[in-house]
Amino acid sequence: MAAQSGRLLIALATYNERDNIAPLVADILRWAPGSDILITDDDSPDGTGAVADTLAAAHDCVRVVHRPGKLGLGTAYLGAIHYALDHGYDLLATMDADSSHVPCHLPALIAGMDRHDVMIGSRYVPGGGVVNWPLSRRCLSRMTNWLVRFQLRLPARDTSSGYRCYRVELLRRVNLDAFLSRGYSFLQEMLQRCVGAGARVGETPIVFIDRRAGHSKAGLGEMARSLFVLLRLCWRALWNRSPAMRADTRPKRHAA
Ligand SMILES: Nc1nc2c(ncn2[C@@H]2O[C@H](COP(=O)(O)OP(=O)(O)OP(=O)(O)O)[C@@H](O)[C@H]2O)c(=O)[nH]1
Ligand SMILES: [Mg+2]
Repeated sequence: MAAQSGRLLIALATYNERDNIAPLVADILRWAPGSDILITDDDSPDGTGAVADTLAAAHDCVRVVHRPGKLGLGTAYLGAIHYALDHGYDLLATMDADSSHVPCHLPALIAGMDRHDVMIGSRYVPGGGVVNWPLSRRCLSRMTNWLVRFQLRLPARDTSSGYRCYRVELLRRVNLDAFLSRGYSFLQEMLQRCVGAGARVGETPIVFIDRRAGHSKAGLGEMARSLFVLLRLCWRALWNRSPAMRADTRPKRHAA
């Protein structure tokens, strides 16, 4: 896969994913042979960082970045983007490291990069879905997606999915210093900035499986912070003040 599509880096952000990270890396190596894996761990109290170091010692293609404390999913992915730019990768994929994002979807995600600059593993296109989520979580995700999709004019049904692939060349045109988001809203803001930079966005169905081990980091505080940033982005978009929004961002759907 890597030989066909260029050099692929798969970025994983971890906070307390000790029991999830090793099976995930093994699965990624099966479904995306030839790719490199970058794990960004924020000094997880459960020792995920040490497990990641063991994986890096066992596999040349695995690298670990240790950060001194919990600095947010968004900043972890920003760090991975800089890493991909600095190390000459062609494609950058991101995945949750909690077993929700199953690596069997990687080949379709990467194949879609033939025609797109950003591919999203989407729960909300035909064939996609969510397993084991309570109704409240489903409703919250659907509502946030609906609001953000229309307010930010994003050409995708699943704007909050972190299962993605980006063309690294496109990322050079995104202003990485201007992000408001530190946490989960990074995903929508990133998509908005990619669209502003002219990205062709595609989606491929994924089935999202709720985590089997560990705990969610998307607590009330984190959700509130992300919602606040999303409202700021929507406000900016409404008044068309953000440079990213001055580009033509009319929703255009590209089939995967
Ligand atoms: N390095 C780092 N990783 C994080 C941070 N917050 C979340 N993550 C990781 O980001 C991924 C997504 O986080 P989750 O807690 O699964 O959030 P979620 O998927 O929105 O919520 P649940 O699926 O309900 O748990 C997981 O791999 C987390 O370990 C953080 O502050 N730093
Ligand atoms: Mg999760």
